[in-house]
Amino acid sequence: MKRESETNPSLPGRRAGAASGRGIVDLRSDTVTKPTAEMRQAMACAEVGDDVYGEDPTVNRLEERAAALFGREAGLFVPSGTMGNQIAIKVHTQPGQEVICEERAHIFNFEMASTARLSGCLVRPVRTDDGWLRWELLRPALSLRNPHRADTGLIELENTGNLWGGLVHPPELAAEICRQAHEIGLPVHLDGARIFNAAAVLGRAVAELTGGFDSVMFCLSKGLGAPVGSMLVGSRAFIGEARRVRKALGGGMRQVGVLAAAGLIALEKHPARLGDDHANARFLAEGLAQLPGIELDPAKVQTNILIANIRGTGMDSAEFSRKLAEHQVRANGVTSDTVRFVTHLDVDRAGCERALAAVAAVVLGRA
Ligand code: TLP
Repeated sequence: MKRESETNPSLPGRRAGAASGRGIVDLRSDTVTKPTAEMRQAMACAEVGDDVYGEDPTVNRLEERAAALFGREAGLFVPSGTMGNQIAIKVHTQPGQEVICEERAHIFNFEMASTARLSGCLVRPVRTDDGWLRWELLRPALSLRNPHRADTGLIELENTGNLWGGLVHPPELAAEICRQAHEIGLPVHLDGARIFNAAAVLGRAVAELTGGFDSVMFCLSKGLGAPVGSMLVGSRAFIGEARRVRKALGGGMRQVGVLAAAGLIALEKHPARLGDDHANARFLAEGLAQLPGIELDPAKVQTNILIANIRGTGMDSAEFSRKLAEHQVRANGVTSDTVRFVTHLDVDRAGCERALAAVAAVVLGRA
């Protein structure tokens, strides 16, 4: 009989990731990765303490390391990217204000209206043609001391842009937005769930790309491959308040060094391998673009996310995903016409080849 470590790639005794030879190729998201053997080892041995008292040495190390990497005074470990963004919004705003973001932003589309629920603020989305929010586009949406309108309390940017297919936001546009916003006393928060992917493409340090923002959230549990967790970084005062809001939301996590240990490995080791995910996504895009009924421009695939229009196949995205799943390949619809594929630590080139063969079988009617 096989030992479990021989069949489960994430257990010690087996190489991490790349479970592509057989089994399911899961391209639904980079959130699906399993902890590597090295992470599990570190988790098992992690030194822990009660983090609500600030006594978990592994969490403290992770928070200090994150702050240092982003050139900030302090960091905070949070359970999810959503909680990180929503804590930041709560700290920066007052009830009755508006938060401005791009129309496809995660905070607007996928955070369960939490900005309204938790901060009592309205999200005001701004439409762009290309996913690149610019100061000129933002400025008309701002409201400051208008007798008929709620005040703007915060501007929020996302990099990379998830629903824009992992689009990198140019650093000079972000820097200009931060500079102009600060001149009129407005804070700017970055949803940098995948900021390390942007940094890998641009060949620049995350501190350099995010220096102008008042606060940054980034995820350990996406491209970096940790099982759970995100980080907030900012000034000591911001993080002090964020820690209180996290507790108020029920996010005080006690002996959570077991998770921070995996996060530290994600942070130290995995930014360097994100180029592999980007190359795999481009490979997938080039193959998909040649299939009948599938539309996408491979040249626009910059990072680990691609969104293909499948309208020409005669299927909607629900049917497309269902048929793909019959071939052991998973990808989710974004709209009824579009499907998202995301590469990550647990999918290698062979997995992408299998995914392409499966899509070919589905669109050529060999399902
Ligand atoms: N994104 C998830 C889904 O919620 C769509 C995914 O599969 O991509 N910001 C951005 C830009 C994100 O893409 C996500 C997650 C979050 C924040 C929230 O992170 P979690 O899932 O940890 O709350």
